[in-house]
Parts: sequence; structure tokens; C-alpha cells
Amino acid sequence: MSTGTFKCWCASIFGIFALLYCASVFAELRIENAWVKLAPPGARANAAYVQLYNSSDAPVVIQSLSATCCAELMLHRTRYVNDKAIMEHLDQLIVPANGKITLAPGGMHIMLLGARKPLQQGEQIELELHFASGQQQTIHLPVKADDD
Ligand SMILES: [Cu+2]
Repeated sequence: MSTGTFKCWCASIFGIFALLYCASVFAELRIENAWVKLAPPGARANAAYVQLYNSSDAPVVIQSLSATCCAELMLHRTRYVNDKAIMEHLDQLIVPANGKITLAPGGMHIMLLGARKPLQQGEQIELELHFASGQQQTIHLPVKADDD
């Protein structure tokens, strides 16, 4: 075997392993309709909404969230009890394999608490999703008055 052939062989084996590694370990979600609702002046919390698509063959579990804008992020679901909206805390979000979940007004949402300065319309919020696998994904959400 000439040196050239050997180098080439090494490179392709490495390439195959690199591909397999990426495919098995990194499950990135596709993000759509991500936005943060502008809160009325003086409000102490903002709600964020997003659609998350998982095209992998394994469920993706979102264990927690963080953002530099805000002291604390929580996962909530709005439920209606006797026509009164109450917010329920969720420990995690599971995006099913080859499926999607929708966070939207009146349902599941991300609660941003303790904003270091009031979030302004048009501002972009950067938010980290922390997966149970230990990986993270950064998403960007514009601050808007409404979903338009
Ligand atoms: Cu909430």
C-alpha cells in the first residue's frame, strides 16, 4: 500500500466515524414561530412561544432553559379551571421522535422571569435549550406585541 492510498483510507474511515457520531449524538430541533410577547409596562414576566420539530428517531427531552436577559426561566402550561386561567409548572418538555410540540398562547409556554431590563419590542432574545442528553441549542426570539 502506498503512503498516498493509506492516507486516503484513513481520511475516509475518519469521515465515516465523524458522520456516525454526529448523527447519533446531536439531535437538533427545527424552530418555527419563535417569539416573546411584549409585556405591559410594569409586568414582571414575559411569555415565550415556539414550535419545536424533531426529525430524529428518538424523543428530545428539554430539561431546562436559560437566557442572559432574565434571572429565571420556567416551563408552564395554562389550564382553565372554572373559566379561570391558571399556570401549571412543567418539569420538562418532550418533543416526540419525528414529531413536534407547539408552545402557544393559552397552552404551553416558556415563562421569562426577572428581566434585567424591560424587554423592548423588536429586541431579539437569545435563549438556550438544555437537553437531557447534556447538549444545548440556542434559539432566537423576537419580542413582539402579537403573533403576526
Ligand atoms: Cu406562565
